Amino acid sequence: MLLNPNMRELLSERFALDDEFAGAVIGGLSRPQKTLPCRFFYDARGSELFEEITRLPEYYPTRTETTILSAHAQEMVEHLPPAGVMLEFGSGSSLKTEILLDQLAHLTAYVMIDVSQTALLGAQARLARQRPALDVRAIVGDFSRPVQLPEDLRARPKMGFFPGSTIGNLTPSEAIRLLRIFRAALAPAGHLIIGADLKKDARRLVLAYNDAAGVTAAFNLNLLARINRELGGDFDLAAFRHEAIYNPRHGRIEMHLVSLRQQSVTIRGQRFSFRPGETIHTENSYKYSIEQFRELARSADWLPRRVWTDAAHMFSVHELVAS
Ligand code: SAH
Ligand code: AVI
Repeated sequence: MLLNPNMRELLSERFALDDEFAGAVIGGLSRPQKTLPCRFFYDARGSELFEEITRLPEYYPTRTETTILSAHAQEMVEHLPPAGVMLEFGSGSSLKTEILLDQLAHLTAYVMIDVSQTALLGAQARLARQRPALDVRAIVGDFSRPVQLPEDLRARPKMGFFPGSTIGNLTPSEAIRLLRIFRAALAPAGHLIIGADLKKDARRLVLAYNDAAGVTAAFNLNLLARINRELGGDFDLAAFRHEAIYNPRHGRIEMHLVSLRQQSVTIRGQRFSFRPGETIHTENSYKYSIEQFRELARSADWLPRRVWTDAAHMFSVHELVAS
């Protein structure tokens, strides 16, 4: 859906999203290992909490990737002509985008896709104020569905931007599928700049997802609050605690919500029981070595070209071109 003031369109999209949310929650909580898809973290409150996470001392990915982008922005965008389009997936606040846009003074169009309507509205308002000559289009939607670009932009040269290591929130097979979808969206001459968090000491990783101020815990628990708000659920938030662990076999951080007691929860007339200690798996955050990530890209028929990293090798930014 293109964001516009047509309320009827907004409302029908809202109902479609509600049904999808309800289906995903009821399906996920019915499994032996209860699970909830992490894309539902990002309602208005969740998007706000994510922005708070990006400023935490323990959460190194945002400031590290920002440093890498600032050092190499010119090289990252040098192939994109002024008539080109920058297309960003999971754009959130679009703050990192500005680093690239600063090198693209004559660029005419920027398209951002995100499930969070509030994040898109905030970014759109700021960019409109700061860059009035830039045509900014916001698409509220799931980037893992085939992306339909606005008709007038389809034939233009395109560059994709997917920062934040959001790719790490998908399993490797889902990530390959997503990279193929991006390839189709950016065709014929695909070019993608994508951020991926690097493998590192597990203690450092666990701290980044267990911050002392409890913001990541609030972000995780907000998913239950969202189910209560939007689906009339009756989760007792005080009866669950946040947990983030490193799973070395899969090379991923896993976030869970742990039930503190025997309890049951009712959502849309369906009852779900929890044993003490039973968890809802809410997020994976895969960490890749540079070579592992390049191999993943090759599996999706992308050709990995340049890669940029920081001095401490905490985070990587890859340039992929359609092979
Ligand atoms: N790119 C920003 C934000 C990363 S947070 C940064 O690097 O800081 C992840 C963003 O992706 C959020 O804004 C979230 O709303 C969005 N998102 C997560 N899953 C999505 C999906 N399936 N489709 C579209 N957007 C998604
Ligand atoms: C958006 N995504 C890459 C973040 C991550 O690090 O996996 C989401 C997040 N979850 C907890 N903290 C941040």
